[in-house]
Amino acid sequence: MPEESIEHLNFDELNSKAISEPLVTHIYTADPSAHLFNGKIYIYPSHDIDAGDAFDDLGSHFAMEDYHVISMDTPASEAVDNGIALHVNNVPWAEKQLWAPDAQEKDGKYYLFFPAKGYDGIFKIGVAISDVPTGPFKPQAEAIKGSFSIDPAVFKEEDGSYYMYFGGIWGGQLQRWRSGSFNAADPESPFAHLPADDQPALCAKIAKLTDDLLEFAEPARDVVILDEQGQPLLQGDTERRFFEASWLHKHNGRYYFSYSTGDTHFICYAIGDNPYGPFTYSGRILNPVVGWTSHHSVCKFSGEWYLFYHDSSLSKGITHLRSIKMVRLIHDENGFIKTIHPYNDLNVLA
Ligand code: FUB
Repeated sequence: MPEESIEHLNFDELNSKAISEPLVTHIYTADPSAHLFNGKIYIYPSHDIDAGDAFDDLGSHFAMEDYHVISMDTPASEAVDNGIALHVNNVPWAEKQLWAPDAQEKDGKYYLFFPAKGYDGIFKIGVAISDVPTGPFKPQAEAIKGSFSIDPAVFKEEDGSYYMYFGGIWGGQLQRWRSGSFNAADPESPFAHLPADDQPALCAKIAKLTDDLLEFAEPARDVVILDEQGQPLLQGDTERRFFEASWLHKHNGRYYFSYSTGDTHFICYAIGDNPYGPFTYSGRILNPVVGWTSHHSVCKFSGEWYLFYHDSSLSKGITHLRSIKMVRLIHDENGFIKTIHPYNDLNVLA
C-alpha cells in the first residue's frame, strides 16, 4: 500500500475539523471491530507499531505483533486498554503481521479471530479462546483449515449460527486464491492475478462456522455485490468494488455488508436479504480519512448505531500509525445510511 501524499494537509486545521477524537492516544490502534458483550462495548483493534519495515504495496510496513482489547462502559465513557490479549510469539503457526481481528461470544467463551502470515509468507486466519472478553486468548495450534487472506469479521445470526466474512486484495493476497490454491508467482506484485477491469470484481468470502467456532462448516463462498442493474460490480469499478475490511450488521431484518474500497479510500455498503447475499450496492458510509487505509465496524448500543473507524490524524498522516475513533451512524427512514464526512468542510483527497 503506497504512502499517500499528505503535503497539502495542515494537521492543526485537520484535527480542529475532525468529527471525533482518537479513543486512545497512548498506543496506535486501527481496524476496530466493536461488539456489545454483557452490556459493555469491547473493541478488537489492530495494534499499530513502527517496526521499521519499508513501505511497499504489499503492506509490509503493517508489521503488528500483538492485540490489545479496548473496552467502554458506554459510548460516552473513557476507553480502557486491557493490555496484551494475544502476542504473535504465542501463536505456533504465525510468523508476523497480526492484521485486523474480530471477536465473538458463545456460551460464555470469547473467540478472537485474527489473520497472520505463516512462515511460508501466506496469510491464514486463526482462532484464540478466552473465558473473558478482554483475554488473554489462547490460540489454537493451527490456522482454520481452508482459511486464507485477511480481515475476518464474524456475524452472529439470530438463530445462533455464526458466519465469517473475510478477504482482502493486494497485500491481503485474496487474488492469489482464485484457482482454489495459492498462486505464488510474481511474489512482489500486489496487482498480479487480479481480474481484468471489465471482469466481475473479486469478492469477499463467507463461510458458516462449526458449532465450536473453530472451523469452517462449509467451503467459503463469494459475497457478490450487484449494481443497480442486478449485475456484479466490475473489478475496474474501483470506487464501489470490494477491496478489504468486511463487516455485516442487521437492521430492520435486512443484512448490510460493508467494506473498504482500498485504493479509492471509501467505506461502502450493500444490502441483502440473507447473510450470504447477493447484496445490492447502496452507497457510501464514510468518506476518505487521513491515511491510506480505511476500516470500520458497526455496532448498536442502547438502540443507537455507531460507526467505529480509524484515521492517521494523531500520527500526522503516517499510514501505518492509526487511531480508532467512533461516531453515530444513522439509517434514514428507508434504511439507507447517511454518508459520514470525517472532517467538516475538508476533503483529504482534494
Ligand atoms: O491493518 C492492516 C490492514 O490494513 C488491515 O487488515 C486492512 O483492512 C487495512 O486496514
